[in-house]
Amino acid sequence: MEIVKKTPAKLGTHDLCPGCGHGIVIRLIEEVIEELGQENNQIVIAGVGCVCTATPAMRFDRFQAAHGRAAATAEGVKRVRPDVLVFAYQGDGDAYTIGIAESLNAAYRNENITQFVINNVNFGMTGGQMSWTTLPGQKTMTSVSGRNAELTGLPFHFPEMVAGSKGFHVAYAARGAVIDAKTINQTKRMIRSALEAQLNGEGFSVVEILSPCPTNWHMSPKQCREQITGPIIAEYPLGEFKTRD
Ligand SMILES: Cc1ncc(C[n+]2csc(CCOP(=O)(O)OP(=O)(O)O)c2C)c(N)n1
Ligand code: SF4
Repeated sequence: MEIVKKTPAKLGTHDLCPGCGHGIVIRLIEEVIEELGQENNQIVIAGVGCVCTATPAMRFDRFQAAHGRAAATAEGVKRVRPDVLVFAYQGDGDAYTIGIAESLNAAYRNENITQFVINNVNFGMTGGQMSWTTLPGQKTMTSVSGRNAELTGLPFHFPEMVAGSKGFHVAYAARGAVIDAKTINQTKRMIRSALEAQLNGEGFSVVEILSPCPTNWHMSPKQCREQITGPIIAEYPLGEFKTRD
């Protein structure tokens, strides 16, 4: 078998697919960090997933965590450098399906870090396998006839869970999307609130962002937008579930 070696993206470029939402989210985080005057005082803890193909384009200091472990890694960095703005950037597969223990522990202890979770309802980088957020009936590489919720569980709602469950006292939890000007602006405000919460020492903040994955959904960017505004938002409503006190 021929092994094809892919050349890594050059500094300042990325390998994201056309129409992918990751690039918009990264841009929003960069804008907010600049507006908060923190561009020389931040570090991203990158999860494993398509974010890795975008890291050469990121204007952040960065640390690559092991798969699913970004929240725990962010806690460690924040504890030794409490003066630095520390945020985990992960996909839903990384933060939930694989890394839920770390994500829940960070939220449960109200660690003073921020978590951004790009929810594209599948494992994007590895070819579109089912994740905890995959919709019932959704066809993926590992649910070829559609997700069977009885067998594999129902869609998972992390921001609602940490905002509303007894025993959790997080600072901020919200869900946004990046599908049009309105949702992009709303998501930017959420990103700002989350990072401001950390700067004020208020504790754990999380923003989950619904994001298109045209390649693995086998849809055009326009169809992806309709998929998010329709069935995905019906399952995952946008909004703030825990606002800052
Ligand atoms: C321990 C381990 N298990 C599995 C993998 C393979 N793997 C790499 S990226 C990835 C999917 C990541 O999906 P997600 O976190 O949803 O991010 P996306 O690519 O969709 O942005 C998987 C399963 C790995 N690198 N390490
Ligand atoms: S596979 Fe999906 S999430 Fe990954 S870069 Fe392509 S469109 Fe984006």
